[in-house]
Amino acid sequence: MKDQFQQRWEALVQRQEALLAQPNTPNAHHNGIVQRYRHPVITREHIPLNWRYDQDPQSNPWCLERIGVNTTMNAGAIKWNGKYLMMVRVEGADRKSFFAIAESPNGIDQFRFWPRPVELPDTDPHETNVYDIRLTAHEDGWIYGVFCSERHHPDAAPGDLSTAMASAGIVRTKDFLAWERLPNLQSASQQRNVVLHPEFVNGHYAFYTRPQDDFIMAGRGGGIGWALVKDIQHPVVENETIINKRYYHTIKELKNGEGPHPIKTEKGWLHLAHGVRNCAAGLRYVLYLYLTDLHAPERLIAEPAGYLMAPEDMERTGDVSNVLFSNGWICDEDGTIFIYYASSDTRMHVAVSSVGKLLDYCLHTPEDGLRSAVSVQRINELIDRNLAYEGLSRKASAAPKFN
Ligand code: M1P
Repeated sequence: MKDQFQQRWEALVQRQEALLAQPNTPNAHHNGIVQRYRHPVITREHIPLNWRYDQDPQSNPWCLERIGVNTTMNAGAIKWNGKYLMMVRVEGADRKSFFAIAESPNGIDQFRFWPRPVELPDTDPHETNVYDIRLTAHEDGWIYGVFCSERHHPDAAPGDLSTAMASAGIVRTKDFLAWERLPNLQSASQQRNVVLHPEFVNGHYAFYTRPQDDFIMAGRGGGIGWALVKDIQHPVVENETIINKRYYHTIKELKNGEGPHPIKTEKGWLHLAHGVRNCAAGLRYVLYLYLTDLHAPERLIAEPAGYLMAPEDMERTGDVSNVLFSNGWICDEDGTIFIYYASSDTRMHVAVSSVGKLLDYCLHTPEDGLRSAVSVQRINELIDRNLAYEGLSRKASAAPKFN
């Protein structure tokens, strides 16, 4: 007869293997723009058992979990050697986040973690927490990871153990195994959601930034910023301009932030970002798109009103409810786009679209008129066009046909 440890261990392994092998299927209903998939692609149940359990029945006779994982979320993403990689933010039961790479052969299911979590060079004893990495294969030949590096605020009053400070940490690699740590991006304000543009701009490295008054509030930081940096080994933000602003009574009224680095298309750079507003239930995070000029990535050329994706169904609840957040997407050679997004700071999902569809959405969805009256006007314009089209097509079908 099997002992207690053996029975429990076998059940755990069986359950996890069933989860990892579970095929993902597209949801039946969608709006034509993005196709969500039924199952989350990464959850804490995907974390390898040998990261959590002591497998020795002598030291762990009851087969208890030793190191708990709270959530798996906000993953950077990249296609690497033909595989779809997510560099996942894993948050332990101890509230510390770290990165771990999961790989899939097709981008929609069968994600499995590499054998060990990522060990970033540990260069600063004050750095307490790291999260939300954005991956950029830069034209200089390196793959960069830009992430939030968080610490207890050095000026926090005695006894204040909550005030934190965020800055942008930078690492680079060529193989996702050996990582070189560069100095943090120097900036006058705190920074989160900093992203490296994949190409040089006027011979400089270009960063999307998110200046913020303090750890939580963007405040006077008016939106998503843009800064050119001469030397990536000594990265300093000297001039920062706001390229995607926040507006009153919009989905990004309170704050916004660049998602992954933008995708280059023939019509411009396609950007995915998150917008935040406040409501009685707390902060609500949604995803939106905007398009910038191909030759001047800092110049906005189109931005559809409202959100592309907002929390739905099971996505609405979790560790921090009512949140969709994305810092990873992959564009395949055929134009298919895999959007990896986290729901409620808890789990990762995939939604699939294409360059063609997202450009069409960006270029043909009315921009935000910022007032109810304009929203009604936009709907009436669409109805008028549709009625005219129906009339025309009725006439066309009523016309006598020859031959
Ligand atoms: O909890 C929602 C998100 O809150 C922060 O987002 P922002 O940088 O826009 O304030 C981040 O902590 C992010 O990780 C988190 O998902």
